[in-house]
Amino acid sequence: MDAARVAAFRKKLDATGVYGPFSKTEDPAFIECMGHAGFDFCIIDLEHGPNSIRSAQDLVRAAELSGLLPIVRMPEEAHNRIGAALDIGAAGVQIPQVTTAEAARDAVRHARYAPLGMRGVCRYVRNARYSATSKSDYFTAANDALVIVQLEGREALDNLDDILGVDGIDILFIGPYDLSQSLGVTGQTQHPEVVATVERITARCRERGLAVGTFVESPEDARKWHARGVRYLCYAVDVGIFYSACRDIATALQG
Ligand code: 3PY
Ligand code: MG
Repeated sequence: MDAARVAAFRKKLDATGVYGPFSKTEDPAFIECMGHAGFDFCIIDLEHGPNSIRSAQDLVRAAELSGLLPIVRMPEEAHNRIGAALDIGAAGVQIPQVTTAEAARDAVRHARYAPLGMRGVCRYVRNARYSATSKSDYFTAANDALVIVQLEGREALDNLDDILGVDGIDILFIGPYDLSQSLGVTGQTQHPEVVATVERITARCRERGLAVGTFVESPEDARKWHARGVRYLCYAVDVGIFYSACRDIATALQG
């Protein structure tokens, strides 16, 4: 994890907003393409798709080489693996399906060393350059990793204010797909009730001064949420972007 890059990311997050796709392949070439294209970050997904901590490590390397901030999304209920994702060099972790303040506190606890948390301690890992980084530098810098919690269901909505009161959360991400399912309109991310709920959570986060993120699938959607104050804009998924490009070309050639 590059401290200067994390600092620049935090600054841009507050100032103008940051953009980056999810990655659901194990191939670092997709990550490199995102970086060369000019995105700010990528989310290496361990919740959905084939990736593991092992494959994610090479994807983190590709992100660093191509100028992207690597965030790792954890599998559901795998708080004890948060430290492993940070060990391989993730600059941030994104925790799905956080429903209570207790779960949010637990995520922070697993992501930070004392006194901020109780992350398992080891410096013989990539993020500490396998012990080449001095102990004091490593344990200080490591505590600056981003903690991003996902709210995406009714229970989380009921507990919203308690969750927003948890110290150590850097970004609150709203997952419109899981939220749509929880509201009884599975997959309808543009359904008025889903949109109104995302707006409500966004407004509440902004009142509390917390950065907010969501998932978008078109530039229009990105602009719409940006105008409402969303600053961490997760733009689609590598395989979906590649599929759309393939479909447009195939249609143009055959149409
Ligand atoms: C969701 O929409 O549920 C996500 O987790 C991100 O797409
Ligand atoms: Mg989700």
